[in-house]
Amino acid sequence: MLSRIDLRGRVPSPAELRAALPRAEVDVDAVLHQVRPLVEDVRHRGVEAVLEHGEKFDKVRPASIRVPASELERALSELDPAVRAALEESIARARKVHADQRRVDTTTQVVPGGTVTERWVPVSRVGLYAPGGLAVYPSSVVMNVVPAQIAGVDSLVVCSPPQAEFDGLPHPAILAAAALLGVTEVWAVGGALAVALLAYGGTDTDGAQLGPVDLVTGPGNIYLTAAKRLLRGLIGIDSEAGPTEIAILADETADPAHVAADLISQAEHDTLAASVLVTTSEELADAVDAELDRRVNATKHSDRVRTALRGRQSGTVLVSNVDDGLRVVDVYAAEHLEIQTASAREVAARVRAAGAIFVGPHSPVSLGDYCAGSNHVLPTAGCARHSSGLSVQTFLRGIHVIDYSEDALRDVAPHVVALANAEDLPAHGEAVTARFGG
Ligand code: HSO
Ligand code: ZN
Repeated sequence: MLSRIDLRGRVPSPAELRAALPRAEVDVDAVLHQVRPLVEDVRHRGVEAVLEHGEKFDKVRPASIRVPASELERALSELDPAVRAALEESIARARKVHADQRRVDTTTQVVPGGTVTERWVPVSRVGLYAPGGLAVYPSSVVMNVVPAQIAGVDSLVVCSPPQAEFDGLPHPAILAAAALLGVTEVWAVGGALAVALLAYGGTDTDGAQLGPVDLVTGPGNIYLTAAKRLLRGLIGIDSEAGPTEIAILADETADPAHVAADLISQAEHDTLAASVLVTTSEELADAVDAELDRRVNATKHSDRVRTALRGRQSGTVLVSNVDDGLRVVDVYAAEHLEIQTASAREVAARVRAAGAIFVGPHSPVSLGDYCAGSNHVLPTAGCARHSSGLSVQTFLRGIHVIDYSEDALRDVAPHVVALANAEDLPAHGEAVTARFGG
């Protein structure tokens, strides 16, 4: 089922490896020309434009798009009790982990009378996007809302597309999750239109106001990603989320049934999802292939999974030893990386690039998707080489506060003047010397 790359006996350079490893190509630039006019139209005509274009995508035109509080309450009261209990557990664990990510302000005394404080201030207003359609994930509402709330964001709005089958409201599971988290502002708007409306703000048909936000987070399809790319700067964004990825570094000690089940679990998201096995054991690779054949036929979304596993973004990479395997997974920089080897903890400690690392036989990615306490909004497409997943830090800004006394300024003045003159910016130096009769 999985294609194979054999790197035993030769380890290519990182640049060669990057080219050789399987990876989906998602060309966001190619859809910018379709998204730009939508964004412009929302900028000028607000909710009217949202309703007009949204009807084409969502096949429904709600009378108004601000979701009434009564609908949030209703969705929560109608939520399956088992799902409610699971969401509560997921929220409690995520809150526990994210509470430890809070930052404390630090003041550094640089010289006597001269301090620099780093003050952490939450972003004021944030828009969180929850997709609809194929991907209705109340768990993603949890993963976006929890760190924002713990960061102390004052004002939080959730957007999710209107659904024809629910009378133009977002999916009830999304509404219930928002209600459970204490979110009160939800709007029924999807995709690129949602990002544009969040960025520019707007007025609903019944007069309700949507104030512009400072930051938009949350996953979505390529059109939503294009809108984030277009509006970045006016608003902050989290990463540009691409199709989900799982890489598993495994040796002969791994259980092929578990490896196969985990590869399938993320392939279930999307035909473009990537499942990559990096292994020192050809026997394991063969056994995983056999397990995949068996399990893929039996799983609910077998067509989607088969397409994802057979796609160019998925495959098995054979390596000579765990050290070489680590070089491969570091270059790949998977969104999710499982370590299923002997001494998994030690091997995991040596990983340099991954969105999240799942250690040993009892930490599958799907645990992290829902109930580990970790965040599941993670960098894809190799962005784990330079970025982290969503956290409390995403919703904070560090502001330097500079506070020098007269003496402390006088002492350092010659250095400021020397550097200002060296850069041919003498007025910079004069701003200092002016305070001392210069
Ligand atoms: N694995 C997805 C998150 C998710 N899984 C939501 C299930 N629901 C991206 O990390
Ligand atoms: Zn998942």
